[in-house]
Amino acid sequence: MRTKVGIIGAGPAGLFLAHLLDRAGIDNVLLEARSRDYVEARVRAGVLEPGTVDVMTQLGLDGRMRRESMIDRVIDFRFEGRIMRVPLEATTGQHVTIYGQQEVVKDLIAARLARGGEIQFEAPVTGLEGIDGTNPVIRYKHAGADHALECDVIAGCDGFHGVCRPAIPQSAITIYDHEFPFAWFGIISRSPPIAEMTYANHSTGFALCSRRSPQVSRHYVQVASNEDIDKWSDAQFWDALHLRMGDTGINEIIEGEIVQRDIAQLRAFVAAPMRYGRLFLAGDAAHIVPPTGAKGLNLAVADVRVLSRALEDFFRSNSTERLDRYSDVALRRVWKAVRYSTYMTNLLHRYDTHSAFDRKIQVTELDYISSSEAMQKALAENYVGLPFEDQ
Ligand code: RFL
Ligand code: PHB
Repeated sequence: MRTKVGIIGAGPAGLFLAHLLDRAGIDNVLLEARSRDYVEARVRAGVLEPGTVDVMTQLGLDGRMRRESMIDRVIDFRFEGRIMRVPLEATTGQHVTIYGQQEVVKDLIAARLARGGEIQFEAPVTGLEGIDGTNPVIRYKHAGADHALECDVIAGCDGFHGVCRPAIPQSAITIYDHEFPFAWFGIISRSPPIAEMTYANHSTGFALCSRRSPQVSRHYVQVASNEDIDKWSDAQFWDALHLRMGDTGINEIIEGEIVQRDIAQLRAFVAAPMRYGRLFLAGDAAHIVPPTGAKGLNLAVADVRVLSRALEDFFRSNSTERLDRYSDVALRRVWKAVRYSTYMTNLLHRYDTHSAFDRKIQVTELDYISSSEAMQKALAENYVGLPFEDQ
């Protein structure tokens, strides 16, 4: 089998890239290790930047999102018994959209199939060959047989644990890795959420109240990296959330049936450059940000936006100029998101190693933000997403 662009991974990066290439008339094949059901059920992000919504709109994929999503024009921070409201729209003219990543994924899969495209599910890629030449080959398994896909270019959109990044010789890539000493225990509950997206800094740890719909809440509490969340009863989760949110009367956050529990280690990771020969990495395959800035999915979309334009030039006029710039352009945005997500993480989490001095500096930063329009604007412009760089 042969195609122009072999895309590995049907997460947001791979699916958006497939749609962008389809729109430009560039032949591509999308290979996904897991089943359609598995990919569609994977609960993750929820915050879409306006730039991500724009890409969905340009691709004609925004129908259900417009009907079912919610808009956040402000975000709240709670600390030391106070509530600080940071306006997004009043400071930046923009807002964020709350719509689950798995809903985005469902919409993109359905549209690809409805438009006559294909996605090979349950087709794990086992190896890449000839990525430093002009005709790389993807080896994968499907329905019990071994297959080979010849391409002009490979897009490695296979997430943090995929096979593409490890296929690059170690000497050709620099890894920047920072593991935070904590994780998020996340739940989905059938209960109406509180009014605003709320991040809490509490002396016992971070907490976040988000939502998926008027009837469904998405909440997180900071736990130790090696926490066994199966040992937490539902009641323990709710107690921690009420405490950290300052809901002392236990009447503000409404408890409901918990239908999903997950744990995510917080880390920042960047692999540079995001390219080796004819292999281009995009999304979590190249970088991870701690979720505190709500940037991971949005970065994946920003990467493939740059990559698809570069591929259009390449296949239209054989120009490699944009492809050669891809990694530099993408990494400038990535590093700003890493910086911001790390800043937000440090601002809001409990560190066991913090001295009384460190803790004072942390809450003073929050107090300063509450009194400074300039600080609020800087926080907000990053939260809604920095402008796309014109290439
Ligand atoms: P994905 O989504 O991991 O998709 C990669 C796909 O590749 C497949 N794959 C393979 N396929 C074929 N052969 C192989 N050998 C393969 N190996 C892997 C996988 O099965 C999978 O389908 O990566 P992608 O597309 O780069 O997308 C990245 C996002 O998923 C991620 O950055 C976000 O979920 C991060 N994130 C958030 N991002 C936001 O923008 N806003 C948020 O509010 C937000 N909240 C979050 C988050 C991530 C979280 N967790 C669980 C890590 C909240 C949490 C708790
Ligand atoms: C979510 O709704 O899942 C969510 C919201 C904000 C974050 C991370 C995750 O920073």
